[in-house]
Amino acid sequence: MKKTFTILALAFLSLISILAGCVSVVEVKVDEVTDTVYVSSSGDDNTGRGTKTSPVRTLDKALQIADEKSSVQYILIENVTYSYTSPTTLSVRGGLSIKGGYNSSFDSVVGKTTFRDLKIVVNGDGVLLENLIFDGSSSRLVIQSVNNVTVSSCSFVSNFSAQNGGSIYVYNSGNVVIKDSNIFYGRANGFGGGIYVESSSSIVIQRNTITNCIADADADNVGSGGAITVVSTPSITIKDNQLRRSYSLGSGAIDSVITFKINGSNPNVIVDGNTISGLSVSSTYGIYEEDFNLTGHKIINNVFDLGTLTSSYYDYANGSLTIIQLNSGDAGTSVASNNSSM
Ligand SMILES: [Ca+2]
Repeated sequence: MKKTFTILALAFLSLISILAGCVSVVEVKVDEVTDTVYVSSSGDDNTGRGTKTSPVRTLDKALQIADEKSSVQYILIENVTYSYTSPTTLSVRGGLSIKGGYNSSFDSVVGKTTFRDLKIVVNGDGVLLENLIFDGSSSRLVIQSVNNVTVSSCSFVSNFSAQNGGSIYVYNSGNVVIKDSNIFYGRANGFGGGIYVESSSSIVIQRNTITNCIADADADNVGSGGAITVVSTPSITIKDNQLRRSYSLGSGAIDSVITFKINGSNPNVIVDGNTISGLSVSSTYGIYEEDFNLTGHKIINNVFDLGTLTSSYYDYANGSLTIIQLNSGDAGTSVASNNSSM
């Protein structure tokens, strides 16, 4: 009786389909990806659909699904470690938020997802990266020619660049926020052992801990800014960061924790409330400004560890400055007050 009913029901449904002009088999779509793709260690890139109950295995596959489906806004990743067997680069399109650290049921964040030997390139506007760990010398983040990118609560460990920006490289981009993150042991053969920013605007680097980062790691005396280098970027705020034990390795380079190059006169360069230290064995400047015209820069409320720095501040026009000279405005900054030493 039941079987007969089922056959009758199917016949009825088929009739409805034909009457509706839909002669193909009606595909019942259950649990398809809409705005979120799930990535889990228990997932499968071949059979997984990317949903919570049928996740994919890798970020690679999730990004591929996102590229195919414009409705995807979020990629959520389980709190596990993904090790790439060879250095890999993945591109992130605009409009995606990639969030790691989820438990296996994706109902709470329990940590950060680790990627070993993975370089991520952001190549679209409006991207958020959160709770991710970039681990190893082939891991790195590149933000180039895009707007509205936020990096939040990520960690960068032992990254390396043969050029500039050991962990994070920002070029020709606007409204980039790097916050609440850690950078440990970043190395660059050029400028910016931790972070390198060039030809960009409205950049915020806030509440990060950047420790033991090295610029000019190849010691050819080209490169500086152990923690951060900023080039030709007139609007940047570096605020409330812990910048410790970072320096430039090359003995003839301008050894420094933060380097500004070709930054010119601009009131929108703000270095505020940071703790800045070098290494006790080196001759490191806290902030080095390679520019003759610094009028407008604000260097305020920073604490310099003069036990590990040759001088808090250096620029071409004024040379080395003490904390008192810096606070007195001798650096040519419009506001240089309340800096102190530890
Ligand atoms: Ca170098």
